[in-house]
Amino acid sequence: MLYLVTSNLNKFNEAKLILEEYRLTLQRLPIEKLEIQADTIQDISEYATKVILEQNKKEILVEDAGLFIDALNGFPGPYSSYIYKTIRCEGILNLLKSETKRTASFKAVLSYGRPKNEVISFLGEIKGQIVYSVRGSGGFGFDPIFKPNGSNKTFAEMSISQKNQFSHRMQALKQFAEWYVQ
Ligand code: ITT
Repeated sequence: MLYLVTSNLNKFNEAKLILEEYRLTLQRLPIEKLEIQADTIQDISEYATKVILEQNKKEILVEDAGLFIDALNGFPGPYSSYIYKTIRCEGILNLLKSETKRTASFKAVLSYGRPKNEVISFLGEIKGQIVYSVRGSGGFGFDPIFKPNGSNKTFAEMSISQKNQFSHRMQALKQFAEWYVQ
């Protein structure tokens, strides 16, 4: 059985749907991952995976994601969780108030581990734009302000399956699934 360790039910629901396409059944381990402060989301994800594996003798997936805004030199990036909790989408829009360069990307590092084995990670990335005001009520986190390239809708204006056609999460999970089922 494969477990995604996440406190975020939306993240789990997206991932479950994606892995079903590969006939993989995902369960959720609803524990808070230990999120260290590090410069890369890969370090955060892999460290959390190792810590969880010490206490849970299971096959696990951990994902750390972040929003990287070009005009802010990649901020909030690895600090996305803290920034979302403190200034939300509105705070990001404020930081970009007089900025015309709106390009950004969402990245996700998905780490897979099982007891006594090396942790292996997969990176997913989607490029897009930060819109000028919050749009939509679906999704979670920064979804209302991020519009992927190739769409007129923000992630929050999409259904889960529409978001799953573009997302950083889908790209990381797709790579994992193709590696895992081979
Ligand atoms: P877990 O760490 O428990 O899995 P989390 O919600 O804290 O859940 P992350 O640390 O991976 O997830 O995410 C960092 C921040 O980025 C967090 O505030 C999320 O809301 C946001 N985020 C991650 N993926 C996102 C997505 O697909 N759409 C919008 N925001 C996202």
